[in-house]
Amino acid sequence: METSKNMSILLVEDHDVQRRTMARILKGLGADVIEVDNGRPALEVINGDRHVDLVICDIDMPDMDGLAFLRNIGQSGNQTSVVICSAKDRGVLNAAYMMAKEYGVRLLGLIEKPFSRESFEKILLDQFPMLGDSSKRRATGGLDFSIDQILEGLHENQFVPFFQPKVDIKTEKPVGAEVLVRWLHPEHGIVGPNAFIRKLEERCLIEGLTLSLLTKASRALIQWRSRGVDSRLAVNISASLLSDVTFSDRVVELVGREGLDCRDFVLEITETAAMADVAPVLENLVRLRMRGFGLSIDDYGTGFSSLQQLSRIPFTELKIDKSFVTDCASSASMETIVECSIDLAHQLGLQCVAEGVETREVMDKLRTLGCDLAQGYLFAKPMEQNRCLDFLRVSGARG
Ligand code: G
Ligand code: G
Ligand code: MN
Repeated sequence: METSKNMSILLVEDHDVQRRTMARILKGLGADVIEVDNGRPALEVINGDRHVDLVICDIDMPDMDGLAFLRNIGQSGNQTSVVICSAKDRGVLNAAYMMAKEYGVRLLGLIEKPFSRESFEKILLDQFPMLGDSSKRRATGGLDFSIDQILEGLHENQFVPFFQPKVDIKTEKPVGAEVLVRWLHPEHGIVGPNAFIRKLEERCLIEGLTLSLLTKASRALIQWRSRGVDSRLAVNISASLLSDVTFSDRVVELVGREGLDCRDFVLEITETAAMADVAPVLENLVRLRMRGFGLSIDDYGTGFSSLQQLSRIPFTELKIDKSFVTDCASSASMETIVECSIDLAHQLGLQCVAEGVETREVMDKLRTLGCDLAQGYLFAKPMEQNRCLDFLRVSGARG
């Protein structure tokens, strides 16, 4: 955020009194405010010459409502940050938030009415600069790599595993770590998976990266063990890799070659598209399971991670997507979804992992609900090999 000039905020609110009150608060915080009373003039401002740093937008407005306005900015690829502010009930607000996210709107958060000076301060003084360099944005950072650049990076061995601990919810001790790939780019620094995974998957080129990470992660585990720290590693496997029936053999062979046991690993299966041909996928997964790999259904509850998958694949772990976990201590519907997912996992004999645990409140809620493992910024962000070793050592990984 620039400090030399005022932040410019577009306020989209049809209720005159509320809009004036908000404008006064925002100006008091040092922002320039442009006021409009529905989506149509707001779009004109957004598409005009004036620079806008942030949009604060009501949902229910006459003429063009907030939903249509958000759709318009999302579809046009406009990346101005948006905060939704509304008096609607939490369910409607959450649904509007999800909808806007799906349209590609860059969302900073929700403000529920009645609002206070504090609710805005939180966004402006804390959330805005923080999200300005959040790991997700740093991940892609607006970078758009060509497939050739990505392959060149692979060739130059620039991809490394980062590790994020998973902790036992009862003891709060780490029991494993998820391997999350990072590109150590010579010019752009640390680049996250959003900038390259999808592109590799689409061209069926993800196997090289996955096997190279698995090798590097195996060597990290061996190094940790030589320092007296044990862990189990979770590796992400794109479902697209499983269409080739020989994939499982290569994975088993690799792990053996590195001198490790398949039981040292959990494979987190992530699906980005419906599987066309299920038989080879099942063959691979049953073989991997027979060899001793744990199998986790990743991002459960989103996309194609469905009940159908649970019914036919021999999973050992269910990972509840962070979009449900984040709000499970403050939203009744999210809590219900998390609770039912935990019960479902347990009744199917699976371990349950909650990802995206950022607060004590969420952790306490998960403990009450009987969840087994937690992963999230509350404990640690994804970190490089040696820092993760320090973390595991200090917090007493179970050996
Ligand atoms: O921290 P984060 O930005 O690391 O990861 C973003 C997404 O990228 C996660 O949902 C994760 O599943 C995916 N991801 C991270 N590493 C890998 C990988 O090695 N292979 C695949 N297929 N996906 C990965
Ligand atoms: O593969 P999967 O979707 O499970 O990968 C986990 C993703 O979630 C990674 O992008 C990781 O960086 C991210 N992540 C891990 N912990 C947290 C957290 O506490 N909050 C948020 N917002 N993201 C997290
Ligand atoms: Mn994962």
